[in-house]
Amino acid sequence: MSVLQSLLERLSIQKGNYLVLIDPDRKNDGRLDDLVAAVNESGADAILVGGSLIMDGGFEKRVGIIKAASRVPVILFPGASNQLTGQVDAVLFMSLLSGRNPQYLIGEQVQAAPVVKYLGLEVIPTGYLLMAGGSPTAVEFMSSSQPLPMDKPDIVLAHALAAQFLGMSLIYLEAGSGALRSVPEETIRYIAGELDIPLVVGGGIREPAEAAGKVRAGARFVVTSTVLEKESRLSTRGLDTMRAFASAIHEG
Ligand code: 1GP
Repeated sequence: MSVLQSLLERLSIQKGNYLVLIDPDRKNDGRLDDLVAAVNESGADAILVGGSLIMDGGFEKRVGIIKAASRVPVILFPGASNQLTGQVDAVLFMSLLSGRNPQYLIGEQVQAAPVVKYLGLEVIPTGYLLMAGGSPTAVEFMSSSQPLPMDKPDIVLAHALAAQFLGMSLIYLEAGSGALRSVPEETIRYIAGELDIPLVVGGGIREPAEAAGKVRAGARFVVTSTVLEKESRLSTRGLDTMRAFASAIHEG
C-alpha cells in the first residue's frame, strides 16, 4: 500500500494525521537521533524532511540518518529539485501554485521528474499554497513569490480548487515556518468545505490545542517543526510536547 493511502486509511480511526517536519540542515546536526526517537515514541504518523535552504553539504547524510532511525514513513518535502534523494518513502511533488514564479510552478518539477522516476519514489502530487503568516518567510524569499492574503478566503479557495482540478492529491496551506499567525480555522473550514481532497496545514502552530482546532476545522494533516526545535536536545519535555501534539491531532 502507498504511504499516502496508509495515512488516509488512518483517518478511519483518528481525526487527523500528525506530520513532524525535520529540517535536515546543520542546525539539527547532533540531535537527529533524539528527534527521530521522539517521533517513534510519540505516536506521530510520518516525518517530513526538507527545507527552504540547506547551508552545507550534509543534506543526504542527514536524511539517511533520519530514514534509518524512523519507524514511520519518511516523506520528502523538498525546497527545490536539488533536494531529491532516494532515502525516503515518498515525495511531496509540489507546485507553488500561490505564486507566479514559473521556476516553482513547473521549472523545478521538470528538473526533478526524471530523477524521481529513476529513484522509483512514490509521488504525492501536492498543490502548495503559501499564505501571508504575518512575517516574511523563508519560502517567500527563496521562491520570489507572493503569499496569498490570509483575509481573502475566496482567493485562497480559487487557488485550492485550481489545484484540485489540476489533479493534485493534497493541498498544503502553508503559513511559513515560524509564522506569527497560523492559517485561521475559519479559512480552513471554508476551504475544506468546498474541496474533495485532503488539506495539510502548517506554519506557526505552537500549541496542541491550536493544532486540534485546525483538525476540527477540516485539516486532515497538521505539520509542526519550529515548536520542537526549541528543545536544544530533545529532553523528556520535548517528547511530551510531541506526544501532546499527536494526541490532540488524533482526537481533533
Ligand atoms: C513549515 O509548515 C511547516 O513548512 C512548519 O512550520 O516551523 O512554524 O512549525 P513551523
